[in-house]
Amino acid sequence: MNTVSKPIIPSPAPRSSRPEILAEEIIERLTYRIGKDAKVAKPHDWLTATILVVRDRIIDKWMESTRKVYETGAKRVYYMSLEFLIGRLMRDAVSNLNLMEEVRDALASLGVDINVIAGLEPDAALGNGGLGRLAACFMESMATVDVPAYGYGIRYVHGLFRQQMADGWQVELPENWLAHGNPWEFERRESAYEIGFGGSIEVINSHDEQPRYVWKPAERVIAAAFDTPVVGWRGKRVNTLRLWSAQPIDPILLDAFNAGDHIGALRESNRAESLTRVLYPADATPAGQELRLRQEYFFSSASLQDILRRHLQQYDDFTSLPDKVAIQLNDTHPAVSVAELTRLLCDVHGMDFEQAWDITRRTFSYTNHTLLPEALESWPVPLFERLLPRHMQIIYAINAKILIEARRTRNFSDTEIRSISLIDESGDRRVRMGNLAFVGSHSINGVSALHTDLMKVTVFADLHKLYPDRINNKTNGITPRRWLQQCNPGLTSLVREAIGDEFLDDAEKLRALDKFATDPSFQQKFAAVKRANKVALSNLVASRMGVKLDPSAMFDIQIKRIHEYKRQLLNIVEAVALYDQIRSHPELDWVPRVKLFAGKAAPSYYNAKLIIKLINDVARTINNDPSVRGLLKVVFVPNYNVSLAEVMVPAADLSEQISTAGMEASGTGNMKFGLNGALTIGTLDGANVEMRDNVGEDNIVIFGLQADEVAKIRSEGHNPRAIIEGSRELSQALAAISSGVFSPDDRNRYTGLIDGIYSHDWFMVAGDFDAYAAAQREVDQIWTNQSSWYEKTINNTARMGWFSSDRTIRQYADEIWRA
Ligand code: B1N
Repeated sequence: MNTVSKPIIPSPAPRSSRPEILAEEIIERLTYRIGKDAKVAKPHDWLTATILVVRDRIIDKWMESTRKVYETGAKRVYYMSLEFLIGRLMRDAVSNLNLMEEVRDALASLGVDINVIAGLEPDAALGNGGLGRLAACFMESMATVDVPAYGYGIRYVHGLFRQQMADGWQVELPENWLAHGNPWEFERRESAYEIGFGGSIEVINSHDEQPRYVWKPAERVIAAAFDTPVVGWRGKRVNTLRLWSAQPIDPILLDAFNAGDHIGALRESNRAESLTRVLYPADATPAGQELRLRQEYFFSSASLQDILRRHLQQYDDFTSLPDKVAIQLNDTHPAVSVAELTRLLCDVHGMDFEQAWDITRRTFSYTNHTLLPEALESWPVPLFERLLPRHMQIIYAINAKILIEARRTRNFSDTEIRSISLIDESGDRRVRMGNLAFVGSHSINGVSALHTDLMKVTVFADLHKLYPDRINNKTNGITPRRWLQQCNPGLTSLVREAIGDEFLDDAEKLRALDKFATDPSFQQKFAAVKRANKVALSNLVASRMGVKLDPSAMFDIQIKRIHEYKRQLLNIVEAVALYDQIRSHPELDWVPRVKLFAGKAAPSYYNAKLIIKLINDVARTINNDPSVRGLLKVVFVPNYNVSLAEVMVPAADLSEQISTAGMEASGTGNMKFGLNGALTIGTLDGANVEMRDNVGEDNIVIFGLQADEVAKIRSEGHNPRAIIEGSRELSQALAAISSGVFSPDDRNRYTGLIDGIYSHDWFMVAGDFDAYAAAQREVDQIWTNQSSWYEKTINNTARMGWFSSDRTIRQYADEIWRA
């Protein structure tokens, strides 16, 4: 007998993290991986070399985490999202590995400042706003609370556009985060899948009881995997973010090339690669072009093929899929997965439809992030049918099943049937992705208590009636590592001195700070940290924009996507009214304020872009008016992104969370500010409601119409003109804007925008103005008593721990994934 025994391959010895060793390795990477002599290395080379060294410390843990799941047979969670707004990774990784001092010292010994190179890392913006950032916070928390998880998304070559200002208008420039390569990612050539589009369906054994359907796509591309490790707090677990890149099957058509058609030879290749070239810059705004549906299907199919391959390899059959796999759909962007999984199980793996459908439903769960009707995805049936003919058949089959059940066993009326149907028949026929995700999932969750309640009585009222146990709430959260420890080291040290280290592992332990809220010496230290953060922001604003800010003024900040429902317009109109007041009453004790704004507008969203221009026009006028005596400044900081948020959030005194009630599903910026010791001025919308419950109503300034009142006013008829005429401040401010006081170069620039407030005021800018202005004066009052101000803001830091995404993820794991 000739037995070949497998050699035992030893694992490499764990890496030492002493600064001398780190420094040696950095030089080694610089020399042999980057090919640079330390004497001529550029800051970017140092950054790459450092990342490569840090990455090695992650890899050991990464392999260990993967191995453990195979050994224990633990359930895997897959978070499918078209967006991951991860930002910079180096500081996050180093800090979570607890290596900050070592890496800093190693670099210092080489004459390199860690802060300088950290600032060169591109801000990975593979997302638009809150939804994408939530996915990134969840990835970090899943690693932290030890959930074996994969994130699946798209490796866009160009993330969210860079925003530049040209004469106060937003201009979009391409973003190029991969320009210097990406040392964090690993290309997995072995994990590549074919993805089809179009074509026809062949029926095999059409006379059988169970005919087989084989989709013959007309077009095919390859999905190639790129993996990025995601390190949890204290390096406990390392999970994988797997992003797909589209590649052609034939990189070049040689026949065409040889025949002299050099461009045509690359046509297919270009077409394939264009699929994953850019992120759609739409946030809660419609993005409905064919390329978007292609992106959605491309990444859904690649991810599901990958999941099924991994499952089959370990468990041999698919009946155990729902016990070993939980797939969370981040909004409806991956909802076509419901049809794709059913298709793969039936057509590729030979399962019958009923069983495939049962497994599908038990495997998926769906998170809804918006109720805005214009943001609810639907696709024209002809487009869907042309691109995904087999999926269209499956959707009709699912629809028939559901509608028959509703009609026969539940006696649903015609109206109810119309509303639960997967096909919207009201205009041109469209596939409703929300309904598809709903019926294909065993759990459907909203992202705040209010939002979840509203889901049950608005978009999903009838589906909720059919499946009353499926809708549940999972209030959003944020990772306290990035949004406290890393972005606010000053506050983190202060808190540690006061209450010890426990809060680092359990954010709810911040509660122990409560008793320091009224302690004058703690208040002073808290104020000093805030001031230092404001100085840092002032320096950034001075160097980027040449505007000088006074750090002793109140920093009043609204940063988020520009959207009418978020009401940056309400904020700037109030600033105009305040400007009038300051000039008419110079004798009063005005609280000095700096109003800071930042955020991007969807390129096709005209009013949002106009609001940016208005803020800049108002800023120019106020900031140059000597009669304001520096009591009010307005600044729009360009190119808002994760890195800018990390500087602005810790520097805020006042956080603006002023959406029209019922319209912001949750918000997560609200949580970041509260945690970093800002006072919130806000409506009872989204997670603001739960923030009030947690911090107590004395520690937050709530104003304005509530969601049910907004709904009532809208249905019974709103008379904004009467409201405006009844408010002197408001009518003067609107008249000034509308008549061109801030736009002397184009006096009619804002006439249409302001007319919208007069004629319908859909977003209740007029409806809420007086309440908002009064709330702002209440904020001024609190500010004049600094001890009371810091008592409230310390209470905010102390009581925001519940909004840690660790809590959110534990709830998903316990109540939805059962992982
Ligand atoms: O998701 C966040 C919430 O905190 C916000 O309130 C909510 O507005 C945001 C289409 C969206 N909802 N819908 C989107 C993003 C991109 C896109 O193409 C819709 N984003 C939200 C996290 O729950």
